Amino acid sequence: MAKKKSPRGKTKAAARKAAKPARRAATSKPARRAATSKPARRAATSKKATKLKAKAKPPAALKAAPVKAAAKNGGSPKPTAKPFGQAGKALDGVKILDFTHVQSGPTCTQLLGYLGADCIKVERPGVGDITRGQLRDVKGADSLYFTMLNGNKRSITIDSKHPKGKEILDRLIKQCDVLVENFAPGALDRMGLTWDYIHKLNPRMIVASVKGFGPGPYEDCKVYENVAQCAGGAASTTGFREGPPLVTGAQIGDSGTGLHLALGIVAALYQRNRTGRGQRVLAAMQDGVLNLCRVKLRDQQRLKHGPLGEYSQYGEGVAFGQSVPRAGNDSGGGQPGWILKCKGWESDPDAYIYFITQAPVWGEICDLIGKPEWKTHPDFVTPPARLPRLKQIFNTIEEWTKTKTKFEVMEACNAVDIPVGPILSMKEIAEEESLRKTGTVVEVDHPTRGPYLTVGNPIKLSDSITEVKRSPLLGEHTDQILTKDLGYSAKQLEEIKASGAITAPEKPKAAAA
Ligand code: CAO
Repeated sequence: MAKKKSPRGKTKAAARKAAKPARRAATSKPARRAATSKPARRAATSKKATKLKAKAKPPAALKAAPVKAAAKNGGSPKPTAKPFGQAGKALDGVKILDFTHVQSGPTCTQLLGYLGADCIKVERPGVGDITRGQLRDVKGADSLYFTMLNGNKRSITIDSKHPKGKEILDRLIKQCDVLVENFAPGALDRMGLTWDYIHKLNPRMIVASVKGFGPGPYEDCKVYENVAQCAGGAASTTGFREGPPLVTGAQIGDSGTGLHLALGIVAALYQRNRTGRGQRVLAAMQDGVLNLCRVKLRDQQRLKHGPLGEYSQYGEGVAFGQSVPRAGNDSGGGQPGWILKCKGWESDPDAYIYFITQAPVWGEICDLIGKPEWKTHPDFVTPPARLPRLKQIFNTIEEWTKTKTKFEVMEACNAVDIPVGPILSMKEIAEEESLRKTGTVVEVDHPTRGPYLTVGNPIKLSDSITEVKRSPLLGEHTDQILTKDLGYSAKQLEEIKASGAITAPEKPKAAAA
């Protein structure tokens, strides 16, 4: 049988042979040049590298999904013939050295894991990520705090300050594509893992960090979620005017910054395809929160030009101060909205709906709430005319919503295209079938705690289907990573174990009676 020819005339086998591993990852000419540069060639041909290769699996970075190098399409491979969803994962072949803990960093690496990256979570022997034991609901089992932020990862315990531990980390650094960390400022350097050190060891390594603040007066501060919410402008603009600043339940400081970092990492991986080198990625929590509060900085500047008409305090005749005020449940956008009571509100704390008086459907709103005269009345007919009367308008709409459940309001409004949102409790969300069907809420099994719910990948890719896997037990993959990934022999593994680099220090035994 005749061998199948590739589009460039070569046989498939010949094309495969020609495609050098480093070139596979590259997508453009300069990237190919960088990947086959002197240092890259030296690394690939050195005796040490050959020895390591013989013992261990090839570095994941070099294992990227096969790319049939093609000059056409700007160096992109020929579109695969595989059905969508069966051509691997978006980040297949990307190996992450995951030094994260608590929430912000783990959010980032879990997401990268959902997208197909191989995340190796490094934890302190005997202790692990502090969240394993925080907010524990099942005695002796990893907490939901930990399990819901560390799916799709492998766990290795390493004392990063132990000489042997450092040697293991060096090997990991040489093999991984990205190091992600969210230690307190300076902690990584104190481990000896400075940018210069890492970059010298592996010039392709991307070093990604979450810190509380960027460079400046607060750069050395430790930061938790609510500190970031306050410093990033969220708290001063959340809550009711007459009350104190308020933090929100959405973890915009931690999880929000983790998402920002993940985007930075993916962009750095993309740039590395061209440049062949890694870079540092920093996502400061204050910056991340401010980015999400961008509309409030917008309003701060608008204040110079007069009162903010869509804030209900305008209609109430309350003067504006120097800064953007807390706006309660005002929509914050160009379409006024408010939270309104629904049937059952007296006993159900979540019997409410968010109602938006979108201008294009004003007529439909008037008909629905039994105020058809407002469609033509000069006080209500235009959006600017309505602004000073928002309170009266929402009180009137509420008289109608109070006669219906939040789901009945939603049904009636959706039928005529009025945007509304039921206030869903966490119980309702956990039980919502459509979220289960889309994989946004997933149940996974766990060997010590049993099944638990987690949030799957909120970002859906049609050709990279997320498979949510349970979080690892502490050190579950230590032996596997040391032998299979790093190529240590069984004898060396025993030596490492005896050295104390991967095991918890022995507790002093009670004196014999
Ligand atoms: N082996 C040996 N030592 C280890 C280790 C390992 N595998 N893993 C961590 N450590 C050590 C660190 O080296 C550090 O030691 P030194 O300070 O003595 O050098 C120590 O553990 C503690 O690290 P830390 O200071 O990061 O942890 P913390 O609990 O004191 O602070 C936090 C936690 C979150 C406030 C801090 O890490 C921080 O500000 N991070 C940046 C911002 C951030 O991500 N905040 C979000 C938190 S999520 O809600």
